[in-house]
Amino acid sequence: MESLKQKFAEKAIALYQELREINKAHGDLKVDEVTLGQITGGARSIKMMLWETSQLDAIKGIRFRGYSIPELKELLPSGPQGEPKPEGLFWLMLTGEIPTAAEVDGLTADWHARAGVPDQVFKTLDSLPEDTHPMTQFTIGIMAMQPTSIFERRYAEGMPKSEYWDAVYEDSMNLIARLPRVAAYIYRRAFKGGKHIAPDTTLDYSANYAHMLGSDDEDFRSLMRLYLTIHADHEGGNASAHTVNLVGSTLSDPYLSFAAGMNALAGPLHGLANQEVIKWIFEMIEALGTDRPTKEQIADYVNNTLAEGKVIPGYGHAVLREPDPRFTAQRKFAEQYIKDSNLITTVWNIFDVVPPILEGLGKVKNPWPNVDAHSGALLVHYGFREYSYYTVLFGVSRALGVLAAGIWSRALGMPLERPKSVTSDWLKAQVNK
Ligand code: AMX
Repeated sequence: MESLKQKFAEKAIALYQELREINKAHGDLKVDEVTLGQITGGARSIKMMLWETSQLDAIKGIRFRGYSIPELKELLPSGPQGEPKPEGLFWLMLTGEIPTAAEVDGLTADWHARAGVPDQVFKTLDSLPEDTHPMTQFTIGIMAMQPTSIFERRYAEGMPKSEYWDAVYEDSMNLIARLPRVAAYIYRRAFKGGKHIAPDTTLDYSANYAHMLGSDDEDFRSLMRLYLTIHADHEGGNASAHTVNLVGSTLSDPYLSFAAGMNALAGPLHGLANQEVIKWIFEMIEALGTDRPTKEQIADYVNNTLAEGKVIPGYGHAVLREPDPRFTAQRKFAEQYIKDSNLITTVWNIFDVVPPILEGLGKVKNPWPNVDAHSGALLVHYGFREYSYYTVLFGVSRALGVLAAGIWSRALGMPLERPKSVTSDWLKAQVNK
């Protein structure tokens, strides 16, 4: 059986050649224009980055190598209850091909073999105050693994540019393999009195992570397979992915670039929204004094939140203009696996109530739920109520997409990223021309 690395190398060499020729013949072809409003508006929609692993459509949502989430659920090798294994998605993102079950099992075994975490990492985490936010612990844990970077060592030894991708591949595979252990360590340290659970190498990536967190429930394993698959990648322009790409383009190794991206994911407008959603719902339940608020009560609470000048977490998106298919996939999971949960019913009632209210504000471009509107309620259902941890779960998943994309970037010889900035004087001069 051809290894993932061999398969990737064949695809990457072919695409590298093809892109060189396209660039030579059509490098001056205009593919976009930039408006003043985009410069002052967060660079929305400006096409400026190559990202092989996935592409986002405003209406249809995310496509991983052309496949939608329902298609992935159908096609990727799955766990016993039919949820796709994220190992398969990683294979797909690197090769463009749906792997066989044997190939996915081989990747699971490879990651188990690479999963040893240096003791120093645990010592570093243990030196932090226990109430340090889990995302801060996560980036520190990733940074504590950096001294093991193969890319850094080989670069210092004079590795030629043609080998960069190989070293980045090795670092990325090691990092992905180790992340669940580090992430579970943070959870057990922060919330379970430091009673850690050893990995079980008979399990797949998701089930083993669930196991180390403290659950061997078959339904929760399935949720983790789905969760780690759907959060993996959302094209290159989102804040965490773009950060990893930017930092990686300086030839900082995957530990450095991934940690940088996780600091972006930790912001409340991005990945931290998954914590903010459930916090907001818990506060609403507390304020209203009921576990199952009516739609009218929810509408009042939403209006109060807006009146206080805050956003409704889990709603809106910089690119999407329809309900996020990642929200829909989680809703379908809940419909299949969970019967009559007040919290999940509340999430669905919020979905009925919020969009018309946001639309009524007349400024929100997308009133629909994003991925974060649903995930917390599922986690609470399976006993994981410690919402300050939720973004770490997101981060473990996001590693798959951004690190796969990083391997592609080095294989395609992508240069240092360096877009242009301008001053307000320059902008005014354009207006007054
Ligand atoms: N609640 C209240 N107001 C909102 C809103 C929401 N959920 N979403 C957008 N708006 C407001 C904006 O704050 C902005 O107001 P302003 O002009 O007074 O500053 C206005 O509507 C226009 O914003 P936009 O163009 O529709 O959105 P954007 O591209 O600037 O921002 C996002 C996108 C996600 C940051 C925004 O929708 C938001 O803050 N949502 C809540 C936080 C959230 O769920 N983030 C997670 C996103 C998914 C992810 O990365 N994990």
